[in-house]
Amino acid sequence: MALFVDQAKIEVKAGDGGDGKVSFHREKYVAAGGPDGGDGGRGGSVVFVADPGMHTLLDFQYHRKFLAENGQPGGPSRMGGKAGQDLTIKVPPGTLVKDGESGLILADLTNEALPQVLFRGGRGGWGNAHFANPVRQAPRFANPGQKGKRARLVLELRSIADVGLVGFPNVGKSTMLSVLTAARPKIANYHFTTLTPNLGVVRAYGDGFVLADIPGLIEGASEGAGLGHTFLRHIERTRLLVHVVDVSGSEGRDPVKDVHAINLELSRYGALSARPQLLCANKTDLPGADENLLRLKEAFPGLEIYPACAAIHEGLEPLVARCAELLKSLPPIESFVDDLPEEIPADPSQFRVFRQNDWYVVEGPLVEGLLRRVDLDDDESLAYFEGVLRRSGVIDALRQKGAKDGVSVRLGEIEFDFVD
Ligand SMILES: Nc1nc2c(ncn2[C@@H]2O[C@H](COP(=O)(O)OP(=O)(O)OP(=O)(O)O)[C@@H](O)[C@H]2O)c(=O)[nH]1
Ligand SMILES: [Mg+2]
Repeated sequence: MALFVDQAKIEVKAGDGGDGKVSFHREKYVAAGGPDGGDGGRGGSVVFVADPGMHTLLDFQYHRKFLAENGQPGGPSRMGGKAGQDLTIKVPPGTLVKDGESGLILADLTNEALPQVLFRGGRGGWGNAHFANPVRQAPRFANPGQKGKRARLVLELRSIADVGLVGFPNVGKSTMLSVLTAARPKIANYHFTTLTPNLGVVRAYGDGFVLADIPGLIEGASEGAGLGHTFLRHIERTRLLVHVVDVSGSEGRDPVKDVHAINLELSRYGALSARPQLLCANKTDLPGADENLLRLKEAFPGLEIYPACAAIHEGLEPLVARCAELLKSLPPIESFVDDLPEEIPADPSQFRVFRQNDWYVVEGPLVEGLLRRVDLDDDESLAYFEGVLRRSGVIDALRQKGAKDGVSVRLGEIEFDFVD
């Protein structure tokens, strides 16, 4: 039995940038040569791509960690480090990539989606050759490579189809898919035969349309009963629903109640209640069907009802024709995110500034990065450090918090007097 997998948790990390090199040109008989440390290579990025050959997230149950390659450090003689290879993660079309912590949607890999670079590799650090200028002729520092971002992600697969078949178990949804498309789902006379959604293409009309058969719903599905949530998620992106009901009530059920019950679940789930719906009254060959059909028509005057006997492919033509007609005017399948940011910022809160007694304290990833990359015993290095503080907005933030000339600032283990 195939596992129903439509969610996976993974961890990715973009490659670190290679460190810049500190090196000085050396040649026989040439004394102090100029700085010639090369830059580190860029780290590999994490890229997601939709692969039409994939249908589940099963692979991610076993493979959860994905690391892009690191960039190589710079070498002497201005030799640049090699860039790290990008890491491409293939997912089935219809996969949403969400941030594991915030739940924010980072990417939506629809069928047509282009590869999406989610986390760029860290930049390579500058070698000391880069820092030389007429005043500073022999910089003895270089940048370390920028660290590649590490993130926990949630992958969520939502099937993409034009039409979704919904209804109680055993009403004949899979049978319909099998007679209308080339798909060969399992069909059997018991509940929950279908455990994972099946997709098929109905080719009869124009370009055809994609039909999705999902496992049967039960009362409470919208609250998660019988994995209902999971299945409803799959039809969230359909443009039209075909609601299948056993019109004969062959299992001792009442089709009128059944239609009410399924529609209640759809409306409880939210987005699906407004989805256009056609009702397919299936199993017209069984006793009681004619009478119940009349009751259905009376109970749901606003619904278009199509009697059918899917098992022998009877009555489906008008239903399919109507689907094709409606689809022409229905809006395309919605995309969850239209405008994705070009690049997700490495970290929105790089630092924060606060007062602690007589001190102003600066904290955050920016500070940690800075402390790693400067040599505090080196004046030039310190000047560089000050430049970074200014450019990254730390100085402004200190000023905003009321820091005046001469107040004490603490930044990791560094303490200094604020000079405005
Ligand atoms: N008499 C009759 N039986 C039908 C008809 N259509 C389907 N069936 C039978 O109903 C049973 C259930 O059919 P499925 O297509 O597996 O039903 P389903 O809705 O996909 O069921 P789940 O996957 O459990 O939700 C099978 O034994 C089918 O042969 C029909 O028009 N008439
Ligand atoms: Mg089925």
